[in-house]
Amino acid sequence: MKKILVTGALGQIGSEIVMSMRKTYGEDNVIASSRSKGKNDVAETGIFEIVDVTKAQQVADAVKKHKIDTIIHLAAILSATGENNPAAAWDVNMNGLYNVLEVARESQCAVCTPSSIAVFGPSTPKDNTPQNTLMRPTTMYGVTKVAGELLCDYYFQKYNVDTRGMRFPGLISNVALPGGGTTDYAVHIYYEALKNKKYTCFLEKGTYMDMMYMPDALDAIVQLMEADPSKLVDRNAFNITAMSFDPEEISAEIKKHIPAFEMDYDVNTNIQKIADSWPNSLDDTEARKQWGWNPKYDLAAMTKDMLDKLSLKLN
Ligand code: NAD
Ligand code: AKB
Repeated sequence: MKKILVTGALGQIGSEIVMSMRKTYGEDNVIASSRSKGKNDVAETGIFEIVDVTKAQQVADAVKKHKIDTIIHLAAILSATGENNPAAAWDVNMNGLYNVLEVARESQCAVCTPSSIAVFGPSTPKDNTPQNTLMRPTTMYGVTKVAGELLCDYYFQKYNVDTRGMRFPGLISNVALPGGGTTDYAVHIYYEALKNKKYTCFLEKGTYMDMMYMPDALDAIVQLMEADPSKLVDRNAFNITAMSFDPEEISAEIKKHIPAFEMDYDVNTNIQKIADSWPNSLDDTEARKQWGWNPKYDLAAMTKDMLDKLSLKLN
């Protein structure tokens, strides 16, 4: 990776990966982009372009202008937002990806597109979910993510575009808020614990999902994109995980640091239905074998770091 374009760069992942990659690859070698320019360090401290991924010409112009060799494609509509507006989820997630892949084919760029645990559905085995298994998702987000994995495979097989991607679980972070997903409760809970010592959870107790702390997610993107291609049997559909917990377990971990913290429940049945259709825990053996995936943070280490960082931010 020498000249990198990040789409959807003002979101939860983009807000952190752009700053981190600028340190590694050089300030002028990481171009942030989104469909509009928001107030954000990413847009204000380095090169920024307006790129709406549903507009192929805007993607092509940015790639040409900056002689891009790698696209980190993060522009997307996530699960909960996608269920409220399935047409927008289809448009951004499918047409946006198609535009990025076409430009990558023409300009010979590598492409990283994160997939998600949302590719799985109610008929998928729920525990230690294998990488290759039944995938019949019941959300529009999940449908676009499965189709996206296949489309990326297709561009590699047919056109030799260097496409790579991992199935992220819920990501927990303290820089940008999450963008409308089913796993967002596991971020909000830390903010509310510090602000109000109280959180009302929109998922039921016993709802287990895979999760990961953002520093591990950033490492995953760089590690996979820098991996030796000859070792990659799979390319666009790597299961990766760092931990699996339910609301009770994250709440108990927070209570160790904030004894007065209390959580109650007001379940959102629409979001609960999505969570119930996803695995309890993934098997990420192939990522470990093929490119050395090895997360650093478990629930205890993440909770300590989240509370330390957020205390500084919120004070
Ligand atoms: P996010 O919602 O925080 O950010 C996505 C960004 O894309 C937003 O800033 C949004 O404004 C932008 N965007 C939307 N439509 C656009 C368009 N037409 N053109 C350009 N930009 C547009 O999402 P994220 O959490 O940063 O996720 C990035 C990628 O990682 C997505 O593909 C997502 O599916 C995947 N992922 C994320 C998680 C997670 O927990 N955050 C988990 C699994 C997979
Ligand atoms: C969401 O909940 O939609 C995302 C994801 C797991 O893809 N966090």
